[in-house]
Amino acid sequence: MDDLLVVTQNLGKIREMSSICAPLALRALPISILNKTVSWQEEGSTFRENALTKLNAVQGLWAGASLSDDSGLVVPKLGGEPGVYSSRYAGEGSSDKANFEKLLHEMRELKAGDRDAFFVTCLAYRAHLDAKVQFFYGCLTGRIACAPEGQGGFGYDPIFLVDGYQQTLAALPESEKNKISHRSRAMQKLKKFLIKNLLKK
Ligand code: ITT
Repeated sequence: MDDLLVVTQNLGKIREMSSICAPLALRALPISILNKTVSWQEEGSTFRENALTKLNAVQGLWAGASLSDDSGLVVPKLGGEPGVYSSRYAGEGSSDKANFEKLLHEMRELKAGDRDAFFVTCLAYRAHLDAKVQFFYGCLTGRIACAPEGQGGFGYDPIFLVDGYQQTLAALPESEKNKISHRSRAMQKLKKFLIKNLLKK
């Protein structure tokens, strides 16, 4: 198994990454193994910029492979909100519940046909200190429910109804979410890249 430092403060992401990584022969390591305070400011206007900012936060602290994830929920009828502001939609430091309740409130007048939404993940991956950063995207389409449902997952999962399912992401077993999620789709692209590069060696 190869070690992969996953640059995130979000325990939900780390949990998902660990189980997505295992079948890819990667061991996801949390940043706590660095025994240093790692922080960053997410000031970018795109998922890609923010993913790169996070990855750069561990430069000089870790020589091996590292991965960051910037993700969020996009609602086209709200002009793309919450987008890159997903984690702080209800204000800096806001809870997942406060964020999704704000979104439900903003969408209270929108009818079923106007409630489309999608999750996006942008992964930034660096194989080692001098390697070029590679980006991988994943997307999951669905719509926003009118009320929360389910106890699993994190973030906006309780209000996100996945296309082709009658349940929210929070009501699906975590193993099912990890098969179809934006994060898992982006990770499959990373896997293809890793295999291609192994074959070149
Ligand atoms: P790090 O920056 O430390 O990785 P974060 O939670 O701040 O953690 P982001 O800046 O990428 O991460 O914001 C992502 C937000 O988007 C996250 O807090 C959730 O609100 C939402 N989100 C992303 N992926 C999600 C998922 O799979 N399910 C539900 N909500 C998700």
